[in-house]
Amino acid sequence: MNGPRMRCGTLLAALLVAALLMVVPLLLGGAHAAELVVHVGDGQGGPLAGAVVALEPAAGLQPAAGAPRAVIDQVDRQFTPHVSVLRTGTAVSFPNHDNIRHSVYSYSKARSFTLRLYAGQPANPVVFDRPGVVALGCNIHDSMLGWVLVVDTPWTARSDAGGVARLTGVPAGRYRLRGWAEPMPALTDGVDVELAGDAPVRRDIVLDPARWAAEPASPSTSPPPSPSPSP
Ligand SMILES: [Cu+2]
Repeated sequence: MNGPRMRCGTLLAALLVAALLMVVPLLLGGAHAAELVVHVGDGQGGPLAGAVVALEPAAGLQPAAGAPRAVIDQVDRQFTPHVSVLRTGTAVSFPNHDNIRHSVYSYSKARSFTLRLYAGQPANPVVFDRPGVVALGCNIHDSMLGWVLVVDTPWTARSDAGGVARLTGVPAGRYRLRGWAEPMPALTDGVDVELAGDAPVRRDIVLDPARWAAEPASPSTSPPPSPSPSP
């Protein structure tokens, strides 16, 4: 009695397995991970180390899942890390591990805030809810300077001593490649990049941060002097 039904079930299972065997490679192929190798130049013909490159999907991205959190420490009167690259919406706590008090602030457009003079852990984290470049300072110690890059992508990298930044495991697709180096007040507008998988794609960009040295985004920058009254 059960014979034909079992054979039928076995046949169905075999067909299912065969279908899966055909479909799975297609799925994997569609999600092929690509590699982008970015060579960052300094505008003087040399490589630029410590630059940040960010690869934003052309179609945009959903906000990061969950509530991303990060820590920017203060140790030996320095922000640690000196440069943080975070997803939009990240809540950052600013613990102070020095035995002196700090007052962390920013006047940057993407996020302006002040944490009044404190020791230890401030009560609330600061949420960076808009993409952009945020320069951090301390009201007490002028030499303290830190940077927060708020970006709409998980694909970011820093350039090494040779100016090379590698972005690996990126799904094939169209992207905008943007760059930043201290003390630029914003990321570059960027260039279009198409990744199809297989061989790594190389792109060269030039950042020339020296151009920005004259007008730093430092929060300690005083407003320009008001024009002198006409005689
Ligand atoms: Cu301080």
